Amino acid sequence: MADQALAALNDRFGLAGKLAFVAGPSGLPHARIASGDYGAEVALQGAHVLAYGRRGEPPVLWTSRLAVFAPGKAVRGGVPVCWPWFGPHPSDPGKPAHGFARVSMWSVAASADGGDAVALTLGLRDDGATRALWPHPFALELSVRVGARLELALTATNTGDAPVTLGGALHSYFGVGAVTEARIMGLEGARYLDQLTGEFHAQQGPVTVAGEVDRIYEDAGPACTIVAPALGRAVRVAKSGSATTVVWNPWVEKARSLADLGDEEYHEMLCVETANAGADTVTLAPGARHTLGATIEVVPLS
Ligand code: TA6
Repeated sequence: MADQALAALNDRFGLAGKLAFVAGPSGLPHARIASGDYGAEVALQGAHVLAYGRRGEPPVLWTSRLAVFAPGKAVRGGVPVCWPWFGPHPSDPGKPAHGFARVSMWSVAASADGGDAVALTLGLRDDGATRALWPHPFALELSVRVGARLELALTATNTGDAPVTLGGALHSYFGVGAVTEARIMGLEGARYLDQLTGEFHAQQGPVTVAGEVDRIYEDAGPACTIVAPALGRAVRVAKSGSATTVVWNPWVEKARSLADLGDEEYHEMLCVETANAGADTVTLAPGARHTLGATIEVVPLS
């Protein structure tokens, strides 16, 4: 983004010492947020929260050291915004996986200093490019609130005159240090679709990882906790507007197949995604809206 465009964003939405717009890798505009001891970085492309954490502590969100920052390319890590579908397009494999929101350039709608948190709101509306992929008018907004918690709210409004059905996810990548030592509490007993086999199972005990995991948990409760002993901490993910939680670790073979994920990086990350995935779709009447929310907070190891 040209310097004058960044200057205009800073003039209108910048918050001295708390929110600045800068040129990220390959010149794409990023918002850099500082809120007390906490910080975050958000790419305007995809409204993509790339980083969140507390000064002096291991980052809460994980991003690959091989992540590619380029126009139209989703970044491997942080919180990709998957919308208006989750996973491969339901009928057209030629359309981008996880929808187009994460590779579209969003605009800045608002910023605010809330004292104990800094808020940034980004917006995306339909245009020729989106309608070519998904022939519906819409307004999409991501609210990002950075403080002792990271609060994300993705609000979709049907601005058309016909109902639309959509899916999506806040596809969060968490740093866990050593994934084989990590576990997810709060999904015990939930039914899940194993995307690797197409079979349904019931979760027995905490979720642990000793191979590729790609699961859509249904009727999962309002929160789960990622326990990461290697980092001496746990992260609580509370959610709203979502009946499914997706858990993914690529493990060895899938990691090797992804150019933007290091062969050994699967050890240090785990995706716990706040989703409307699989059978959990949302149908919006004309004028209706839906908010998919996630609140991410570091909590002590219990
Ligand atoms: O979150 C699970 C998943 O759907 C996996 O199947 C895997 O494809 C992952 O998302 C990453 O997708 P991406 O398109 O970002 O490479």
